[in-house]
Amino acid sequence: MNMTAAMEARTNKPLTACTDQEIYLALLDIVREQSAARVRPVTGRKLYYISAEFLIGKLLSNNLINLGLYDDTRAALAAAGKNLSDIEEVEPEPSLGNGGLGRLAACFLDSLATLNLPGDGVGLRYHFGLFHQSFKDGVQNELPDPWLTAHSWAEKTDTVYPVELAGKTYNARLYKLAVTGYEGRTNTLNLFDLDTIDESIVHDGITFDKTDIDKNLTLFLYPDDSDEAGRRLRVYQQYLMVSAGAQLILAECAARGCDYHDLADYAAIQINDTHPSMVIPELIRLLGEKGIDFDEAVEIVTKTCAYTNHTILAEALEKWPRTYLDAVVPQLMPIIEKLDTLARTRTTDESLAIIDGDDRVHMAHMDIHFTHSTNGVAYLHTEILKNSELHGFYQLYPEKFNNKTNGITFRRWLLECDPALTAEIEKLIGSGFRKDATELEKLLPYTENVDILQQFSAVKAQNKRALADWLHRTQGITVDPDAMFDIQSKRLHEYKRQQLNLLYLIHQYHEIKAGHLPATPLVSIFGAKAAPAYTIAKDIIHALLTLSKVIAADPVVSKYLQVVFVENYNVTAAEKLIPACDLSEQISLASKEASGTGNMKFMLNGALTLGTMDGANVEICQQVGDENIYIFGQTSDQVIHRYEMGDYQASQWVEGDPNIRRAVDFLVGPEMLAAGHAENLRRLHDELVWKDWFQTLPDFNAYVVRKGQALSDYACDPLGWRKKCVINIAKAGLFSSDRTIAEYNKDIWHLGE
Ligand code: CR6
Repeated sequence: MNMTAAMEARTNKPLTACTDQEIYLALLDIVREQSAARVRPVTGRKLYYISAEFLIGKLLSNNLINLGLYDDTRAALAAAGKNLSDIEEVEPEPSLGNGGLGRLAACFLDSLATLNLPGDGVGLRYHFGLFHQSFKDGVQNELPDPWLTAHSWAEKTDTVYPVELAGKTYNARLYKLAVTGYEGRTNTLNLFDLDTIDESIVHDGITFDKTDIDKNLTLFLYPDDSDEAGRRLRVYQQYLMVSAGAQLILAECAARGCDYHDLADYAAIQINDTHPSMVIPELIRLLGEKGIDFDEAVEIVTKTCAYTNHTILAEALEKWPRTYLDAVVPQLMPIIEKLDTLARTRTTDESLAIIDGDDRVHMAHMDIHFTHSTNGVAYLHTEILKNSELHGFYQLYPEKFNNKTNGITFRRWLLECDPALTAEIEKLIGSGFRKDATELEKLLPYTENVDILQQFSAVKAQNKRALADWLHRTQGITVDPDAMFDIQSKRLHEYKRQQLNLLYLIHQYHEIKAGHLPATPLVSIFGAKAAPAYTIAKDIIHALLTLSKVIAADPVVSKYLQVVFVENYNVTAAEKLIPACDLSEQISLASKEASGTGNMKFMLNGALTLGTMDGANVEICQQVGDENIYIFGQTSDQVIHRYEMGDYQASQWVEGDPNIRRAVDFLVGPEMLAAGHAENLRRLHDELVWKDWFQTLPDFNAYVVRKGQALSDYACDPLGWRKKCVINIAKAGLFSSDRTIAEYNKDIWHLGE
C-alpha cells in the first residue's frame, strides 16, 4: 500500500504540511478500514473472554504491525520529515487495566486473532481507567487518567441492553474496538458503558459520590473498596458487565441459528478471575426467560463456561456479603441459592459451599462447581491450587483442573517495543519466529560467536541510551546508560516484595560508604502503582523515593548507586523500560506470584532474571538452565511450611542479623527522617519488624549474595553475560501467548468446531 498517498487522501494536503494530530487521525482511519476488511464469518464455537480488565496499551503501532503496514508507514513519514514515535505520542493510552491480569487479556486477544480463531473480549469502557499516578513530596497522588477523546479506537454502536440494578433499569451501550491479529483476522473487544456517566462529578483527585450510579458506574476500574459504598459499586459494575455481556452472547448466537438448548455448540465463555463470576447465574436466569428449566440451564452453562484462577491470595478471591447481592442483584439471589443447594448435594464439605455460614457468597466456589474447567496460570500455581488452596475441589472434580502457563504476545513485546533487537534476530535466523516463536531457538548456535554477541551488546546499549533519553525528556531524570540497569516494574504489592529490593539498596548504601565498592555502578529502576487504599504499599513507594533522594545527595554513594522511580507506570512506559533492562527483578515470595508475565517480557528482550522459584520463574529456569538465571531464596514448600508452623517472628531475624538490623533501622534513621515523612517510614519499619507477612527477612541474605554475583558477572565477564542473555531470548518461545491460546483452544474451547 502506498502509505503517503493513503494518508494524503485523508489529510487533503501534503504530509509535510500536516500536524502530528492530523497524521494520527489519517492513520486511525486507514487502520480502521483495513481492520474491517479482515473481519471473517464465525462458524462453530466462538469464544467470549469476559474480563474486568483489558490493558491493551496504545494501538496505532501494534495495529500497523499486525496489518503489515508498519515499515511502509515509517518510511512514508520519514520521507516527509516526520517520525512515527512523535505521532504515537498523540495517542492517549487506554487505561483499562491494573496489571498482569489485564495485560494477559490483551495478549490473548492478539493471539486469538493471529491464530485466526473467533474470540471476542467483553468488558467495561471505564472513562478514567485505574488512575494516573504522580509523585508530590515523595508521595503517590492519584488523578483521573482520561483516554476517551473525540477520536477513540472504540466505536459507539446503536446496540443497547437493559440491565437491572437494585430494581432500576440502566441502558448498557455497546462500544466495539477492532482487534486485528498479526497477518490474521479481526475480532472485537466489546466494551459496555452508560450514556449517563458524568465525568464532572470527580473532584479532589479521584473522589466522587459512590452512590450516584447513573453518573459514576463506569468512571473508574476498581473503585476504592475500603468502604461499603465502594464495595457495592464493584458489584454494580460486575453485574453491568456480565448482564450486558450475556445478552450480547445470546443475541449473537441466536443470530447464527442457536436455539439456546445448544448454546455450548456456539459459545465458549472464559471467566477471567472472579470478577465476571455472576455471568453464571445471569445466564441461567436469561435461559429461564427463554423457557429453559433450571436443571438444563445449569448443564448448558457448565458446558459453556470455564474459569481461570489468577491468585492464591485469599483477599483477592471475592466473597460478597449476601446483603450486597440482595440489594444490587435481587434477581440473581434465588438462583445463587439454588446453585448453593445443588452444590451441597455433591459434597458435604462445608468449606466448598457457595454461601458460607456467615452469609458470604464465594464467587470462586460458584465458578468451580458450575464451569467445566478450572485452570491455573503456571505449573507451580496449578500444583498449589490442586494440592493446597483448592484441594477439596480438586478431590471432588479432578477432571476439571488443568494448567495453562501464561504467555505474552511477541508482536507488542518484541517486534514493536524492540525493533533493533528484532532486526538483529531477523538478520541471523530470518523472520519465521514472527509466527512461530519456537524458531528463536535457532539463535542458540550463535551464542559462541563473539562478533554476534557484541552486536547484541550494541543493541542493548542503544536501547539503554534510548531509555535514558526518554527518562530525561518525560520525567526530568538523568541516568548513566553505562551503568547496569536493574528493573522492578509491576504493581506495588507486599508479596512482590519491592521492600526486599529497598532493603538491598539500603544495604548497598552502607557497604559503599564503608568502602566496599560494587563491581559495577547500578541504576535501580522501579515502576509501580499502589492501590489508593493500600497504605503499606504507598509507604514502600515513599521509602524508595526518599532513599533515592538520600543517595543522590551523597557524593560518594551516588557514583555507584541510583534509585529511580518512574511516574505513572503503564504499558507505554513498560515498552521503554523492558528493552533497556539488564537485570529483571522477579523476587516475589515463593508460592505467591501465580505466574508473572513481566518476567517473560524481560527475558525475551535479553535481560537476565534475578528471582525466586515462584510462578513462571520456575519454567523460565527450566528453559534456560540454572546457569542462565539468578535464583535465590526459600522454595514454595519451605514458605508454605513456615506459614503452617505459624511461628515466624520477624523481630528475631532483625535481632539476630546485624545486616538486616542495619537496613531496617535505617528506615527510621536520621538521614531518612530528614528527607522523608516520619509517619510513613515508621509504619513501614514497624510492619517489617513486627509482621513481615511476606517473609522478606529470611530471604534477605540470599538475595544480597545472588545480586552481588549478578553484578560481578555483568562487570567482569561481559561476553559471558551476553551469551546468557541470548540463550534467554532463544528459549523464550515457550512464553508466546500463541502457545498459551493454542492450549486453551485444544483443551477447553474447541473454537470454530
Ligand atoms: N496480579 C497474578 O498475580 C499473573 C496475572 C495473570 C495476577 C500474576 O502472577 O501473572 O494475574 N493475578 O495471570 C490477579 O490479578 C488476581 C495479577 O495480575
